[in-house]
Amino acid sequence: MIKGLIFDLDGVITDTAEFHYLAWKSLAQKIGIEIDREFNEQLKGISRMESLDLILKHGNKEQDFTEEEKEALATQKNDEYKESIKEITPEDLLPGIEKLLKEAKERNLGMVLASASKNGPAIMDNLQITDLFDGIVDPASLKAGKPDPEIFVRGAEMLGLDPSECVGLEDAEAGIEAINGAHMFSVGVGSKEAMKEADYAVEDTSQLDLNTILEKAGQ
Ligand code: B16
Ligand code: MG
Repeated sequence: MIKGLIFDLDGVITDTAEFHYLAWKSLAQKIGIEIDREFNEQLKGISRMESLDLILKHGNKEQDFTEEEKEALATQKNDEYKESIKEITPEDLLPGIEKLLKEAKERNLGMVLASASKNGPAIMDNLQITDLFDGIVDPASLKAGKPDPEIFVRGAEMLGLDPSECVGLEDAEAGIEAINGAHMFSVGVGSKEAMKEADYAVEDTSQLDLNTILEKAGQ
């Protein structure tokens, strides 16, 4: 029986990808690298430092910076990103998400955030949904990021549940791989092609319906 939902943030609850993109683009420009929206697709769901490494590789500059300099670049990007997420309000919840979260709460399902973002708690506060959740997995405490299953396994542990009693919701291929690896029922948001490994997928969040999800997950 499903007793918990484990949520990704960016692309499922709200769309912060554009803010990440603009902050990375401005940082990349400062060091002479051009990135576009197509390239940005690769950065979804992966950590800040992994994103920086991909950008440096894209500009053939992976050997040009020391670890310390890379840390400073990532901090510069994050400072700009933090300025833009200050503008987030409950209006920025993706379509259908407020209804889904409230229905899940009414049914006493446990809810945990499993996001790669260290800014997750601030974004949840701005969206005014922190109180609906039982916990947030701290991405800084993980040995490995998505596609490793660890973040979803830890989410289930926070709820005191077995992964088989939880549903994971994701928009990134690496995230679906992580949920499947945790032996949890995976719900994907995105194109059929990108979400082909998900146990159940919808094209966008407005199609997420709690009854259907629970039915598909075998309740
Ligand atoms: P931060 P998710 C991910 O969020 C983003 O999709 C990804 O683009 C970002 O690099 C990562 O969070 C880390 O974010 O720099 O704020 O720690 O999809 O896992 O909710
Ligand atoms: Mg995501």
